[in-house]
Amino acid sequence: MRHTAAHTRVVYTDCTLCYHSCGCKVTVENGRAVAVEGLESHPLNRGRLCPRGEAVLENVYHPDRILTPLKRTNGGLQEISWEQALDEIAARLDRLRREFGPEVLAMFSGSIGVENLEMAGLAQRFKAAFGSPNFFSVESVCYRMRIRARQITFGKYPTEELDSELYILWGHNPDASDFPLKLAIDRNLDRGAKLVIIDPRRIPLADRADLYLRIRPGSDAAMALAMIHEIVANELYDRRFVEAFAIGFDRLVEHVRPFTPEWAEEITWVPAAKIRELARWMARTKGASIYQGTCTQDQTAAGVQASRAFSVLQVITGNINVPGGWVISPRPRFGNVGLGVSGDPLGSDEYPLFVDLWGRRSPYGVVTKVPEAVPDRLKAFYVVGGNPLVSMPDSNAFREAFRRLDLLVVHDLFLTETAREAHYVLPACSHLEKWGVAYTYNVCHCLPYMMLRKKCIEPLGGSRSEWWVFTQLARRLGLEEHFPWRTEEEFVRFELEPTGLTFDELLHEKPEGAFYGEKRYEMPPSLPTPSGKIEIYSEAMARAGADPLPVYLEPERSPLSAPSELRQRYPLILTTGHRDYYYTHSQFRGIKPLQAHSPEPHAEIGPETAARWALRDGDLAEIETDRGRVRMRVRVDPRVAEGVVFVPHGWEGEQNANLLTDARCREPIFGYPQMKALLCAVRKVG
Ligand SMILES: Nc1nc2c(c(=O)[nH]1)N[C@H]1C(S)=C(S)[C@@H](COP(=O)(O)OP(=O)(O)OC[C@H]3O[C@@H](n4cnc5c(=O)[nH]c(N)nc54)[C@H](O)[C@@H]3O)O[C@H]1N2
Ligand SMILES: Nc1nc2c(c(=O)[nH]1)N[C@H]1C(S)=C(S)[C@@H](COP(=O)(O)OP(=O)(O)OC[C@H]3O[C@@H](n4cnc5c(=O)[nH]c(N)nc54)[C@H](O)[C@@H]3O)O[C@H]1N2
Ligand code: SF4
Ligand SMILES: [Mo]
Repeated sequence: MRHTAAHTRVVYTDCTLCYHSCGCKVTVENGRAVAVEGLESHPLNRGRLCPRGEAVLENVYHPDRILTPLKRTNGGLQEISWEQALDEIAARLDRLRREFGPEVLAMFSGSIGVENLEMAGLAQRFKAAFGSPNFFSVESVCYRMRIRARQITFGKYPTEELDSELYILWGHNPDASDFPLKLAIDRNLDRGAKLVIIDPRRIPLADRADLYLRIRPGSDAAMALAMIHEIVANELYDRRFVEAFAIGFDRLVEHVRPFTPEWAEEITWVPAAKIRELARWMARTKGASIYQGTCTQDQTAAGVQASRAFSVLQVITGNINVPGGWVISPRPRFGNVGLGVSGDPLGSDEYPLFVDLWGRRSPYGVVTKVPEAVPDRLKAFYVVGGNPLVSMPDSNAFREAFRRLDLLVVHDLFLTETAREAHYVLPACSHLEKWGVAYTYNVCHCLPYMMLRKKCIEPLGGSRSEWWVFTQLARRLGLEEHFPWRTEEEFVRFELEPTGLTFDELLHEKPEGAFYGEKRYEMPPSLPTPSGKIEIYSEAMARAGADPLPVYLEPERSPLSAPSELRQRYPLILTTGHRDYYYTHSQFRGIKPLQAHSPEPHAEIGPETAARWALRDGDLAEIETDRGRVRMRVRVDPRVAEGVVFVPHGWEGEQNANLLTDARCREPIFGYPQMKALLCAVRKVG
């Protein structure tokens, strides 16, 4: 912290407006944050902030922030005191616990939980202390699929480095979604790194790419298999690496024989020659890396298999633990906020591998199962830092389920669409108003970087942090022994304890943050898989009833697979949720400078598709699936693949993309929703 004028100080902290957690400097004058800039010394953003980060104070001081608890009554949402809100919520939870058992409580923590360790950790702790295994988060629609698929293969979770020799952006558009990677690509292209884009839209970076492949949504696993085929059939693989570190390669050789590039061309729309070219290129590059879209594969039918196929490609080309490839990096060990609980979360019977891998359990339930579980299995739903009514698939199913609940509590800064359905809304404070830990693991040479998130200003109005609310509720439910920390600072000290970096050190000596752990590229002698090796062939997959070697699975609803009646009714491919640079999911729609850049959503279609359906750029259109309809303007753009409709997510009301998606249309291994390749119809309105 640097003191300038008498009542002015500059606090080094992080931005949590998305999960990147860039470093920033907040100027505080007389207790009010007045300016924010990027922190030059932060290795991720190096002094820059994206437009959302620049607008953070407009969010923090936004006039629409909720500053008092609210209760739903016949006359709508009414302001009540914290005492009343906490007493009544605790009483209702207690009654449900006694009448039906504690597992009827479900917790939901949004994407802001990934970047807000305290929030997600405390939510998990609270439900476990209460006695429920049902914790849900965006992890069952986003990202955990890749972690699990890589753990299945490596026992560990190797990640892409920011600096690479060959960037293969596979369904990932850093211009919109990945500001730090965008900065890194700019730097590295200037020094000669190569770039490949695999995307059904010709994203801006494709103009600077060495190769652009326009793929059919949902068909990525087929292309990855054909690349493996090409590398294996032509003996282009890294024999030394494979022999030393992997098992199952011999079975892979047999397995991929039929998956020729010509076979894949039919499925993927990508010419066989281009698939060959990329495969060869990857095989001869050390420091090549597939940057898997952060949730793209996750939301396709073959997502787990595609993620496994990407792992296999990294392995057979010897691009594991080399600079620029995928690297197993050290992870900070935090104080264990989690708490054991008996019972399994919803979905673990149907999707066992999502919850349990070799006895290593993850705390997440399968969120697509929530609508059907209310009210028999779930009766109370507590949302902290999420907007599931807009962000989870099948908003109609979620809304109906929420209306069947005995209790819906939402802790948020704003009155979101989910909050408007709640029985109680609790005012949350922003990241500038509470203490926390920020860390990021894919910076320079895969070293994690850690920073203390500082409380820069006091909570606005009656807003309160997650630590405070859960502690208060725990007290009222006789669970105080599980929330022993007397202050939020004390809790963050506990989190930091095992890391070797203390609160005081990070506050006073290293306010800008510090690298954590040691850089090592050599392969460890043994990996924590049952065989101790990289498992190209996976017994764990076989035991869970899935193919032990990567396979392709056609999307459940596609022009090739769906019943003809459905295809006739919905002849176009629908992909949802490509990112908008100016918003994070459903957030920030009320911030004027951001609004000015992106005032409304657009469904993107190609010119031939537009002509065929008699649509012109700017026309208002209705997009329909068998689950529902949305209305938005179309943008006609030759950059997007013909026959595909791109609908952004995060917009509320009749523009909500998740009115189109289906909680029952799931990927078969982890139960993720298929949101990247569905079928739809488009027609002009008016
Ligand atoms: N500005 C902003 N940044 C964000 C977020 C945000 O809301 N706003 N959200 C954050 C979160 S939580 C996440 S998970 C990440 C998401 O990050 P990503 O999942 O990487 O999303 P995008 O960067 O939009 O890139 C997805 C690209 O995939 C393409 N695509 C669509 N379907 C397919 C397909 O089937 N196959 C292939 N190969 N490509 C396809 C789209 O055209 C799009 O260009 O972004 C994070 N960053
Ligand atoms: N169709 C479709 N749907 C998608 C996707 C897609 O690609 N297609 N992407 C999915 C993905 S990858 C993700 S990660 C999810 C995201 O899903 P969500 O996390 O549910 O979405 P957000 O709109 O970011 O909601 C975060 C909420 O947290 C609140 N908040 C912010 N900071 C704090 C805080 O400190 N404390 C508390 N208590 N609240 C806070 C914000 O005001 C906001 O309302 O959306 C998913 N939905
Ligand atoms: S990318 Fe933008 S919103 Fe995300 S942490 Fe960095 S500055 Fe904040
Ligand atoms: Mo996400």
